[in-house]
Parts: sequence; structure tokens; C-alpha cells
Amino acid sequence: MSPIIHEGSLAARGRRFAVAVSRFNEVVTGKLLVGALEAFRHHGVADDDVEVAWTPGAFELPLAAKRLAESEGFDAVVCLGAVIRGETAHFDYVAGECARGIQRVALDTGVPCVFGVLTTETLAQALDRAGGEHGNKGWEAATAAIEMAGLIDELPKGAS
Ligand code: INI
Repeated sequence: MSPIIHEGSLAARGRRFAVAVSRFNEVVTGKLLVGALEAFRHHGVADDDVEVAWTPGAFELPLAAKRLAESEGFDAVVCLGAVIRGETAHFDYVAGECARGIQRVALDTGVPCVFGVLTTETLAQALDRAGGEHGNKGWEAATAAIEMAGLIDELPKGAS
């Protein structure tokens, strides 16, 4: 006897995605956005099937994600931001509430909301992860959103 396996496919043609991206540290988040848009195109998503909403900072990402998720217009929402400890004493509040809020939106709406928010000590570390030597977390977040959109379609439906 073998178990039933559920997996999300990366075939994303025809799917619709939203990206909420923070303007704070735009030198980083702009690169994350480029990576995310490239990943969507790479996996067959049409440019017209992606919408982008800019927020002032990472702290505001959950509310934007909530509106996008509740619109029922998207298979998943990608949240992109960069919270850099060196620049703020309230790093823990911004990063923590951002992560908690994004997860809450996903659980409350049933729409996958992906955490593509860098939390680093320095700007250099953030840039390394935004198209630098550690890849592009925007690309990874978009790919995770595609996979989760497929998985959620596959899984048994229930009241959520
Ligand atoms: N927002 C970020 O996205 N990254 C940061 O590093 C950051 N710092 O350093 O403070 C930051 N602050 C702004 C915050 O997200 C809100 O926009 C602001 O507090 C208004 O609510």
C-alpha cells in the first residue's frame, strides 16, 4: 500500500499572483521584485496575471496582503521586504509583526501568502540575498507561491 502524495506543480500558466512589496530599503526590495517577476515569467505566468502593490515598509505588508488575498483575484500573494537590524532599534517589532501578520493572513483567508522578507544584520547581507552571491529570495518566494497555489488546489477542501 502506498500513501497518496499531494504536491504543488510549478506549471503556473493561467494562474494569477499578487506581490506586495515594501518601499523601505528599495535598493534591496526592487531587486527582490525583479527576481520574483522573472520567476513568474520563467514558470509561464503572463505579465497581465501579476499585480504589484507597494507599501511604505515591511510593517504594512500584512494589511496589503490581506486586501489582495480577500479580493479572490489571486492564487497566492508574495510579500517582499527588507528589514535590516543595523538601521533600526525596532527591528524585532517590524520583522516579527510582519512575519506574524503575513502568516495570519494566509491562515485566515486560505490563500497562500509567502514570506519573502529579508531580515538581516547589514545592507550587504541583504544585497547578497537580492540577486547577489546568495541568490535572489524574491525568485524563491515567487517559486514558493507557485508551488503553494498548486498544492492548495490539490488538497482536500474543507471549511477554513
Ligand atoms: N521597514 C522596513 O521594511 N525595513 C526596515 O529596515 C525598517 N526600519 O529599519 O525601520 C522599516 N521601518 C518602517 C516600518 O516598516 C513602517 O513602515 C513604519 O514603522 C510605519 O508604520
